[in-house]
Amino acid sequence: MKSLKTLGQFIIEKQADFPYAKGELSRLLRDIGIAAKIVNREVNKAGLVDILGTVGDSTNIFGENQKKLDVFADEQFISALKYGGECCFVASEEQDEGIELIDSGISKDAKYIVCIDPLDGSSNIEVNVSVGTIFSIYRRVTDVGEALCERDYLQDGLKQVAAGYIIYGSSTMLVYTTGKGVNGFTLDPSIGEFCLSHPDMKIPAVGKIYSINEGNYSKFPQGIKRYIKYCQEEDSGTNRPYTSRYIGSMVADIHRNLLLGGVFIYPQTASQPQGKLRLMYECNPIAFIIEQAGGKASTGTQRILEIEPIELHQRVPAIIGSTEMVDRVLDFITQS
Ligand code: P6P
Repeated sequence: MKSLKTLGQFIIEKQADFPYAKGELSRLLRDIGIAAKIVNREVNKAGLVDILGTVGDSTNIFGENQKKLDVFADEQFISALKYGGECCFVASEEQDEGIELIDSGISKDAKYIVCIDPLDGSSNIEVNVSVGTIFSIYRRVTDVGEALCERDYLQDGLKQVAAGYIIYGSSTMLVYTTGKGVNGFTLDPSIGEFCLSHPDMKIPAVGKIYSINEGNYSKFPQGIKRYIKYCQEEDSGTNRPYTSRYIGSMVADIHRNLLLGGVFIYPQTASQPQGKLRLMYECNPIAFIIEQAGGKASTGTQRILEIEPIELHQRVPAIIGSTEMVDRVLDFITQS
């Protein structure tokens, strides 16, 4: 037991890194961890329902109202943030507009803003592929008591105070950073706790994996097309051909590349000139984590974390992963 360190214990221990912290961020992170455990339970059950239940019934085999899982996840995280009392505003992939939580009374003095994708890749659930939650945390800019405004919830990624993801996979992990490195926690179902399993995570400077939906090849910019061909060339000196691995669930692709090294690319295409992935609750938090782990995150023309947001659901191109591999992609983009 002595080696076991739970997420809660770790958060409190690391709170000392922030001398002025009064525990609000710690409580906020713990609130997110609790909601993640509830979502994890339902995500795991979903497979069971698909096998035993008839999908589409108004109630599932457990006699509960069966909601679409991403709606369920959204409700769980918003509820945890609302009643946790540390979050004054939440922007969710599932909500057209951001939600002010100050009205709830509990959060009237709350200092934090959360941007979240409650269940990213949820279309993969029915085929039992890993999905994830991605979250990003900012401090509000306006003072408590003032009206919230765009300055509070459209901040550039460098202003994040914390970011993380939960991957609901063969095991469920929570990976997060507060700007002092990246740590990973694996859920131990026997005790219902996230336990430190991957301390001080670092992404290898170079790897052999490239992750991109090659089905869109014909729509890619020339530089990306040339990089894909580069990955496929024989060259033992640079460990090529690389391996193509693409799950279609950002958290799963990013998590694998964080552990093994690799580059994840979702570029702009003719039909999606800004790319597909959202800045505030997909690319910024993932970029913060990967940079904290020693990697790089670019749109192809600028550092993702430096983008000045203009709206909550804006999309940006993404080239994220091992520094040397991201730089190689940028070389091809520049040369094209
Ligand atoms: P495509 C999931 O829908 C998602 O938002 C990300 O998790 C994933 O990386 C991407 O879209 C996959 O998109 O177009 O390759 O299916």
